[in-house]
Amino acid sequence: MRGKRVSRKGSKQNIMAKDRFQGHDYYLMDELLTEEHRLIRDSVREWIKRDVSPIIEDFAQRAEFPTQIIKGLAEVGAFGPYIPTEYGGGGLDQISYGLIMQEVERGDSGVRSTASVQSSLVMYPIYTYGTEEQRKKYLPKLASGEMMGCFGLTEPDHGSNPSGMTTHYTDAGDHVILNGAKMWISNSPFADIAVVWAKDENGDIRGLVVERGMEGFSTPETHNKWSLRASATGELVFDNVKVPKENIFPTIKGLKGPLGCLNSARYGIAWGAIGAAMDCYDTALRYSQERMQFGRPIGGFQLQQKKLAEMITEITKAQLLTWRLGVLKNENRATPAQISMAKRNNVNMALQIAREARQMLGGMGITGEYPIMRHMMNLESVVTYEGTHDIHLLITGMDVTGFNAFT
Ligand code: TGC
Ligand code: FAD
Repeated sequence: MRGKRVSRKGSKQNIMAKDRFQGHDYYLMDELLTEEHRLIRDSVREWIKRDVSPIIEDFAQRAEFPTQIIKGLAEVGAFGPYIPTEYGGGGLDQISYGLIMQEVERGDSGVRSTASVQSSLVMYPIYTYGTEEQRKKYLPKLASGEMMGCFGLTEPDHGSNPSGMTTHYTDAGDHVILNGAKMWISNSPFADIAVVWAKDENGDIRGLVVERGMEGFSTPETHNKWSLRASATGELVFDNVKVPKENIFPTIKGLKGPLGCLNSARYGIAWGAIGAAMDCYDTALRYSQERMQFGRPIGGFQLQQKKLAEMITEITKAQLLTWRLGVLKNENRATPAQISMAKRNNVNMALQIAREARQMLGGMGITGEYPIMRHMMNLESVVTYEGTHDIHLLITGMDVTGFNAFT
């Protein structure tokens, strides 16, 4: 177990039991995976048990990101799993990427956030939209964790509607002058670089890489979060920052630039949410078999069985949906609306399971001795970022009706 408490005698003791997580595979989904997929999944699971579970509750309680796990995240291949190996990535397929996100989020959504941002919101745009020089300069260091990145799209007045952004730059010869501010940026307080979306002088949305140390660039941390406490969140403030023109992505223009990155990150979150849901279900199932009330395990009561039966049903449906999405993504056939459906369904599924699982543990469910309350609070961010629950519903609504409810 992962935290420490002060005992009655006043001494600190380790209160969290060993991470006893077992995966759940009710429909024999493993048969749909290759041997390589299973090996990747199992090795990330082992690493989470060994290096993340023992410390994560403590870091979440202290509202701190455990920077010491960055090296391990890189070593298990969580940074750029699908980026080609010539740039330091893993050269893996999309299902491998999904399984890595599932296992990392089984540990903690905040840790998965760090990996999602690095892979899909920083490495993906540099690889997809960047010049060869930009790829060579940044990707190998991002893959090894030597360099960390963040992604600036959201602004104080433009969250769900990023096209209204006011961050902008003006031409100044061999460089541009960047002004504006981004908020709610994962990893910003410690990131070495930021992929920033800003308007050029024509009002077109463009992407550029801003480096820590550039004059006028600061990254104040956001405090007092009750959610995603083991992830560092902050702002990006640009006060006349001189950015060399060679840091601008050369051709991508418009909202499809950042939204293209979000497709990849939202896909990873759809898998990640299954991990959080499995951890809550697994914890509640074991508790229901061990906790005695009225002379028998609470798992023998029909009301508790209903909760568990519904949880495993929803997890299984999400696994099937997401595996199929992975196949489509491998074939380059997954549409943004299909990705929205999976992100929305799976995160909501995980949040509902976390709430039910927490109740099943009674008073113990609110403590840090079990991971459920942390998952539940984390998922309140996951259901909001990368497009809120309602925004994804409207994307599905637009896709099936042909009517745009946003404008
Ligand atoms: P709209 O007019 O519909 O589209 C503008 C242009 O973009 C294209 N497009 C897409 N392209 C690629 N992928 C997608 N998913 C796309 N969706 C739209 C579209 O075809 C069009 O292209 P073109 O060539 O015609 O210009 O745009 P809109 O302004 O009406 O907005 C649509 C809306 C609301 C769906 C979109 O803006 C949206 O998704 N809003 C939610 C914002 C969001 O998700 N923000 C996430 C910020 S990053 C974050 O949260 C990171 S958390 C990280 C972590 O810790 O894990
Ligand atoms: P708003 O857009 O103000 O929405 C408020 C409410 O109104 C929501 O319920 C929304 O669904 C609803 N709403 C909005 N428009 C409509 C509509 N048309 N119809 C119906 N309902 C609507 N952003 C980044 O760029 N990079 C990051 O790394 C990043 N990390 C984040 C980390 C955390 C912990 C959090 C909480 C957020 C992060 N975000 C990041 C920002 C995140 O993407 C936004 O919070 C999210 O997109 C919603 O924007 P908003 O908070 O401004 O809410």
